[in-house]
Amino acid sequence: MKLDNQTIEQHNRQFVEKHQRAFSYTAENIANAEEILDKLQQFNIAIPSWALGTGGTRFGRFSGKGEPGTLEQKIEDVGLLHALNRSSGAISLHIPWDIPQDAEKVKALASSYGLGFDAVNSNTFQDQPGQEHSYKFGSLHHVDPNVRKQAVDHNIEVIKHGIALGSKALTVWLADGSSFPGQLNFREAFQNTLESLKEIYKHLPDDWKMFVEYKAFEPNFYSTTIADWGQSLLLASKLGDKAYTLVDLGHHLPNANIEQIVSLLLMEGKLGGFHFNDSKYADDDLTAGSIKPYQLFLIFSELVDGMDARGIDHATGLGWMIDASHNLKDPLVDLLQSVEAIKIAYAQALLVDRKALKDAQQQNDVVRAQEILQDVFRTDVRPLVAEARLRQGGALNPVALFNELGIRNSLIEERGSNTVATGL
Ligand code: PSV
Ligand code: MN
Ligand code: MN
Repeated sequence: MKLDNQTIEQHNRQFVEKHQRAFSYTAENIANAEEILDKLQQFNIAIPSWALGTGGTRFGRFSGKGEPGTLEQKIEDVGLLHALNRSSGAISLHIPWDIPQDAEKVKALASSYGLGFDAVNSNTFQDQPGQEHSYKFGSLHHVDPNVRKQAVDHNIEVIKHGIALGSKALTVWLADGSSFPGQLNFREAFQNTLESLKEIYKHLPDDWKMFVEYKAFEPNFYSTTIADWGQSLLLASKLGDKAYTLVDLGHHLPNANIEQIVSLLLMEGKLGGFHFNDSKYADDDLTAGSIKPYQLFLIFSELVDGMDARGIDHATGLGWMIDASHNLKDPLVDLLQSVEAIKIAYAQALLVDRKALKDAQQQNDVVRAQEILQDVFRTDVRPLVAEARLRQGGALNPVALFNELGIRNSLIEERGSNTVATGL
């Protein structure tokens, strides 16, 4: 299923008058509205292939209908999202769930939807059929060199798939850790991980990045071998210039000050990318901005400040990706909501008067500093985000159009109701 421009234009006609009133009102009070619109139009957030189907919990999985069963169908789904919001122009693949049989064909299909390939992800947290060694006790950190080698080889294979598709980054997330005190020698586990990553790093093309993702706990519950940003940064620093830390918003201990982490990683030139989601308790993988929108804004505020300080291009300098799971909502609708929330936070961050904030900080004017940020956070920037989308040919109200067109029903008709997408 492919959306054409006419369908989108027709939908926009219903909303355009109301939108224009809201947009003029908002833009009137913003001196650099055009500049912000420009940045919003350039900003894209990649969609993970594993988020296109219904996720599960360890208690059950209630499969959705019309889920994409093949890589081609996953690309089709992201193509639909991108047509609706013009901000989901890339897909992130997970190997071996998404092995492309014919890379050239897959590339051509993606580009027919205007999509590129974001970071490729390796999977050494599950055993695959026919695999020689088990990852039950870890992969890159394993006590057995044969297991480590198998996991390293898999990552090299993933890089090769990524090269064929035009990806420019490898994301390594490890489930490696321990669930009981004494189970692991921390230093040896870390050293093994470093040595394994060094082997993988040797196979990274020059224009590639390696993203080292951290996670505080789960599936292991006593220690995780790459547990926090310090451990990830240590590895990335030892590996070299092409290695970076990847921040997944759900991977911190409760109440961690993620905006501060982001700020310092950027300062060190070691922030590689993001996995957006939201959470109340742990790695809940909920819709971005659904629980802590102020935190999302504060993170973006640090990102914009830090990227500008280092002259990093907002759209291309870091890897932007969603990493969410959808148990209750239609995955495609949920992803549209996440992208919207991310763009709202980004737009608000672009509105912060950096000079005024700096002055307030220099004068220890706590109230003023707080007011500057809160004032922006309480500004309704949705008309700005919608205007950016409209100018790019996207839908003024992507979720409404998704429902209006009965997209899910068409996908069910096309793919059937008994579908289970590969993924987490
Ligand atoms: C598991 O926590 C996880 O959600 C990580 O965030 C990875 O990025 C993702 O799975 C895909 O491997
Ligand atoms: Mn993640
Ligand atoms: Mn996660």
